[in-house]
Amino acid sequence: MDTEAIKRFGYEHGASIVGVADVEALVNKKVQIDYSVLPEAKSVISIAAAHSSTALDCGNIQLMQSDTIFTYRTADSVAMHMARYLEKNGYKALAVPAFIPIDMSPGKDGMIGLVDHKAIGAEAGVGAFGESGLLVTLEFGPRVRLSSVLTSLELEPTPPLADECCTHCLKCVDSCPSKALSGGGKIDKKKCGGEIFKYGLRGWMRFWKDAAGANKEELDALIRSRNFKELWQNFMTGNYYYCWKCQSACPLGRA
Ligand code: B12
Repeated sequence: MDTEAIKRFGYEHGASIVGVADVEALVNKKVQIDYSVLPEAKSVISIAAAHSSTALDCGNIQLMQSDTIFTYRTADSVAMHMARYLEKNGYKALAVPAFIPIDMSPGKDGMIGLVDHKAIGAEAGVGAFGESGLLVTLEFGPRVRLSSVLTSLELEPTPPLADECCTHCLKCVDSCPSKALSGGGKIDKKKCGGEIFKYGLRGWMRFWKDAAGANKEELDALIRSRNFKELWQNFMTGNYYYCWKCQSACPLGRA
């Protein structure tokens, strides 16, 4: 089984871009990967699933969330199918989630993935880092969700892109509603999280803090509030993002 077969398998299962990075190169570049889950890993396959740019442009939060759910599912589904395909052919393989579940233990707190999907994607030539700090692809700009497969199979790597994709127009930086971006990949995570997670874990914590000291009428108002209903819906769908501006502002690879 070679890199071409792996790429073909990925495309047949819904991937938009597939690349391969060599573990030795990733270690040399100090890319964040927890190898304890597969110490015999030789290659890491990077999978990108593309968003619909029309959906991310439409301004409707529910449609953007729905597109994000589909895109994450696709990235995860390709990785899961690929891991099983590799196992069937006699190799160890682990699909790493694109999104959640993620380690919530102190120090990680849901902010450090088992692997850094962006840096793997850059090493595998799927795209290159942009001013937004996102992995920018030629085909879809930064409007991709990434997953990765660790495998014991030694594969020919697909090299990093020779040129950067980002044109440094800084539309991503200018579009950020919380002023979390300052260019050069720098991000104020607190400011960004305040916008994208307002009805995620932060909203859930706010609810409990407010509920703790509330009397019956206040509690009644709290559970009828928008915050509570948005939280409920987000628990049902599994997606709690409320901003995609740095992805949609990018002029690259638009439909
Ligand atoms: C925690 C997290 C966040 C946090 C913190 C983000 C951050 N930059 O640290 C918050 C909540 C702020 C966040 C926001 C968003 N996120 Co987020 N997030 C993650 C998550 C779950 C873990 C990141 C992680 O482990 N980082 C580990 C540390 C080591 O890496 P880092 O600090 O991100 O950056 C390192 C390298 O990437 C590298 N690097 C970064 N920039 C540059 C630039 C250059 C030039 C170079 C050489 C290197 C370099 O150096 C850094 C230090 O080692 C990943 C999924 C995953 N497992 O990778 C998604 C992920 C990064 N998020 C993603 C997305 C799309 C978003 C949002 C658009 C929200 C949304 N609506 O979906 C915003 C974008 C904000 C932005 N412009 O960066 C996508 C990115 C896809 C892409 N095209 O790049 C990911 C990969 C999820 C996925 N599976 O697709 N996210």
